[in-house]
Amino acid sequence: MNALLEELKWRGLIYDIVNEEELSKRLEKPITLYCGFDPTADSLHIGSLLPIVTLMRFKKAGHRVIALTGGGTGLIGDPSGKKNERSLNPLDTVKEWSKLFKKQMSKFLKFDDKTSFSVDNYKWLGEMKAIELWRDYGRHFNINYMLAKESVKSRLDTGLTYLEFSYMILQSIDFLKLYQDPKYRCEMQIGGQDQWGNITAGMELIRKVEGPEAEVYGLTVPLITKSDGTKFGKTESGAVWLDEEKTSPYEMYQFFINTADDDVIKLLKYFTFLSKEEIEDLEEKVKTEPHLREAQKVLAREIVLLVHGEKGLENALKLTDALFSGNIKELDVSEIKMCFKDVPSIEEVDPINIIDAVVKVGAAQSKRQAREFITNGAININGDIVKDFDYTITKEKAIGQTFTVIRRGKKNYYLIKH
Ligand code: 629
Repeated sequence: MNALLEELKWRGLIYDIVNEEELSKRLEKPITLYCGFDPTADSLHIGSLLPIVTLMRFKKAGHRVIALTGGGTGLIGDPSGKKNERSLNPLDTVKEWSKLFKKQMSKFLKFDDKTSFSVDNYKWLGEMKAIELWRDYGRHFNINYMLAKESVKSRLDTGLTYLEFSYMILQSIDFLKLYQDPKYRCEMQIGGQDQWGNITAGMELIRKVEGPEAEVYGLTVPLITKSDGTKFGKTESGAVWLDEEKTSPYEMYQFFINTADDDVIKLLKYFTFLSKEEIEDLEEKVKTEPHLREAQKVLAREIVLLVHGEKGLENALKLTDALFSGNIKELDVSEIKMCFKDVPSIEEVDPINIIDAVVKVGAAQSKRQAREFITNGAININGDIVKDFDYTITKEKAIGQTFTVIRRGKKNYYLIKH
């Protein structure tokens, strides 16, 4: 079997594949493949990273990759994998988001217009005439065929508009256009598990237009699942975004550090470029010394490095270390804000006594309990243990005159904003 295909298999990255044997032969020579991303938000998220990293693997193996931003399809909304109709975003917003997507993806794929390309389907879909859509393309789509697709079938009862129903035709046109364009000669499309229907519809269209001998390929990567059944990619504060303004390197690091032992090897295979030997070594460590969480540390480090670079990783490690050791004095206001985004917090304008503050912020249930904690040395204010019942928390003493960090015990943090 082709070495790349073999590796993808070992990594568990192949959920569905068309014509594996043919593809294996075809991959012995450079092929052009693409994956599409609809700008439905102002940033890509961790779910988009798997197909991106997969494109990177193809690129590394000597193939040519295209990342398509759906400036056109993003105006319609793909029903695949969605239970409900999506809200329609204004044209200007989608255009703006398309730009942001392209910028984010260029970090990973370094578009050089030789081995790596960025395209936007608004270029051809945006100017397409309705009559052309129906006469040139619509005529190749059999309604029975469309109804049999999971993305359509699963929505017939709950409701599917004509707009969403027609989405697969648009994505199919993209594949055809990229196949026909001599600049690309794109023969393959990849995507997540939910994209299978759209990918195969595109292959079908190419064969109808170009003739049955046209060889095209499709591959989907699995939807990332967690061993505990909860949804992958969500934290208390929402999705894990690739934009550092929306999810800081520190938060992303924390997200992956908290991966369960049962999931960590799978994620290392999916997202990192570590070798089989390195990953098997970590797999052994999960079994023999799980408490060291070596595999989680490597996973978090590799992904933060990939997404945020050296600087981001450095910052994430610094904050993680500060929080672990309780050494928060080295942190500045913006770092405090980042670290304690999700901890219980209150706002205080006036000076407040330590006992009152400990109760108000939720670190103790009563004043009596607060006094107990303080006496035992369990209460730490801005990095120092405070045992004085009369201690007053003020804006002046706050970090950057903005935040007072209260810690109870080893790792319960609370925040006062002044
Ligand atoms: C035009 C648009 C194309 C090819 C693809 C597309 C986008 C596709 C889609 N993809 C999801 C998205 O954009 O909706 N119709 O949010 C998302 N994708 C990455 C993976 C996915 C998929 O960007 O394929 O499975 C998530 O992991 O849901 O010509």
